[in-house]
Amino acid sequence: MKEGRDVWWDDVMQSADAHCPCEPMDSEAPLFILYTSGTTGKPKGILHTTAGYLLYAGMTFQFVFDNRPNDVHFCTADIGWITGHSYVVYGPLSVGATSVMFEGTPFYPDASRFWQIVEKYGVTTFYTAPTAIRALAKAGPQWTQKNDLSSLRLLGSVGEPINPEAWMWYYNHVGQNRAPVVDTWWQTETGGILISPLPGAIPQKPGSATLPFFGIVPKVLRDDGSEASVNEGGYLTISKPWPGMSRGIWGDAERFQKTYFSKFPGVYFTGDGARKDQDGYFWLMGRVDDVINIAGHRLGTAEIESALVAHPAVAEAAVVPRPHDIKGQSIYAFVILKAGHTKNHGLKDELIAHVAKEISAIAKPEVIHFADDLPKTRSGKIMRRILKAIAAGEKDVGDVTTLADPTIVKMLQESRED
Ligand code: 7RM
Repeated sequence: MKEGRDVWWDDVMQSADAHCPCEPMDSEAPLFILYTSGTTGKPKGILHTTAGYLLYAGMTFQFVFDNRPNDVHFCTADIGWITGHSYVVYGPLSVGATSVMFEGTPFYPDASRFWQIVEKYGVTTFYTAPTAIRALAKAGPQWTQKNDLSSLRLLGSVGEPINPEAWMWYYNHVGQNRAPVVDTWWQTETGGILISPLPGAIPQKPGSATLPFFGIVPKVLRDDGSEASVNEGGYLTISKPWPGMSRGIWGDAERFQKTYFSKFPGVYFTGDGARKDQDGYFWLMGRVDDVINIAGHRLGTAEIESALVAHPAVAEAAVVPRPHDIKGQSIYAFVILKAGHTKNHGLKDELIAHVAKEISAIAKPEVIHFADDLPKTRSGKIMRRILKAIAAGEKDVGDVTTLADPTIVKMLQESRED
């Protein structure tokens, strides 16, 4: 308690007015700074401003979740993640919607926790991450059958590519084949959703975030800045500004310019790889820094992981490159099995053959490491930088402070395969 700086709550409340008027702000006044999870390098303080961010969060919420007067929206994100900022707090509240806030894990007291909340509050629109969907799928569909989920009319996914298996599980068991799934692609830097279906209006394709939101102009570019052709993977960029875009990296204007606006001058570079199909639908392929290069063939982590998870024994997978004398890089795959499957050599061979069949022989993992868990941030993102260090046999895997559970690292180092 420091005189002049600190005051007692009870004292100030004595004289406080019951009415608190809104403070008018300049439209470009800073609203908040959110540090990105720092999966690579030093964290960046992403700055958002008052009017543009608020407008964009509110508007995308309204249209992507098709918000109606009696809706009850439940976004399971931690509010410390941009998803919680935009779709638990600012978006829903700015349009007067009802928003359920939850702090805890989907597995306590048991794996029906989300569905208990859905039943209790009559949740109509539900928004979560593929990592949670896969973990819930691993626990089994019986956990979705204990509660009344008939209020649900729309499901959303965010945070990473949702593989078609997880998409179907979500659609069948949570949405009961009735609720559309909106796979929403966006970033801390974008403030709100940029690529997503509009429910009921855009035909769905499991695994694709589909089409851009109003006013958003995404393009898939080649290294030389030319536009990639149909189904050719490239760099995802946005070529026109939008209201919710970040106004800078706090205290480092130069880094902002360098990170997002220098690879392709004049356009925003997302750092993600993507391809656009014959219908103009976008398929996200993971971060471009994570692309694996095998004898000159560039493979996205998302496609290999999706192929592994398509195998009936696999609950979750993460692939990273490992230095290889001849090919430059080879694939090291961390695989979590579903309950009832045993870790053995036969299954390893089967998984390797499965990837070869689904993608090509080039994409075959050299190593399959059966793991019990993966290093993830609190928002559920796999920290491939750490997995890469583990795969390479490094003792020091770097900064682990943003991990939800740092003990996983040692466990994986001890069970490493050579
Ligand atoms: C909202 C959020 C951003 C990164 C982004 C992508 C990945 C997010 C999707 C996705 C494929 C999606 N903000 N990402 N959503 N990839 N499909 N629907 O996650 O700043 O924390 O992360 O997340 O790589 O660049 S974030």
